[in-house]
Amino acid sequence: MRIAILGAMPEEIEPLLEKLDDITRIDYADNRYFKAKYKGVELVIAYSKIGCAFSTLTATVLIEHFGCNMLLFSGVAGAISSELKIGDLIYADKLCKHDLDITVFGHPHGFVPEGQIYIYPDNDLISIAQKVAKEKNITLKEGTIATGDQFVSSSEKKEWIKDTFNADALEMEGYSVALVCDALNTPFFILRAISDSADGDAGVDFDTFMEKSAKVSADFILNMVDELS
Ligand code: OS5
Repeated sequence: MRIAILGAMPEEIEPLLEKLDDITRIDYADNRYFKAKYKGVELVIAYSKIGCAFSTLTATVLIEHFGCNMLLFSGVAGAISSELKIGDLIYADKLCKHDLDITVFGHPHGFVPEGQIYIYPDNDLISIAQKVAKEKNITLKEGTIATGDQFVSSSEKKEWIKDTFNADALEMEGYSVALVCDALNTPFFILRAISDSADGDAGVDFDTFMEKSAKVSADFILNMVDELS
């Protein structure tokens, strides 16, 4: 078993690297990859850089070049659901792409021919996450995560994404990672801790809370690796 752990920003993987010994850095395809062993499990850890293009590249490299056969994403997200507060953990039970728009041709938002509006993560990994949450007494929510190439900081935009996709949280990488993993038959799991509420205060909240929330997510992911080992 070789597990890929992916974040988008350095802050999203640093809490993981801090807990690992004997890390080997490998530079490939204009990015850095960190190999380590944790409780007998081989890990390849990377941050992709922000957005769908970079995360597509990094997820593909992790699977095709480094031979990872499972991918766990760890990071932060903006809340859409009013039930989600800063620091709360949510995993995707499905993901969509809110800025994909060829509606002028009669297609629904988020859809292109031969694609799918929603992509679904691996059920076994979801069960493992639920087990970890139960054992450690951690509140873990599930919901639809909407991805797009923009930092959302307006209540109007957020409401539109909620109404159009019934989404609970939003970010900038999950759907593209899901698409790569789905196409390459690689089980995947997308976890996010809330850093802001994607409204007018999002920029300030993100700067204030992103590091702490990124650690909440990374700690949970390491607990999942414990369980997988
Ligand atoms: O990866 C991006 C998506 N992440 C989730 C997220 C989110 N996505 C959309 N809308 C929201 N309201 C969201 N809340 C959380 C987080 C991340 C957002 S983009 C943040 C960019 C911050 C930044 N820009 N420059 N730096 C940091 C410094 C820097 C400079 C040079 C190199 C690297 C970093």
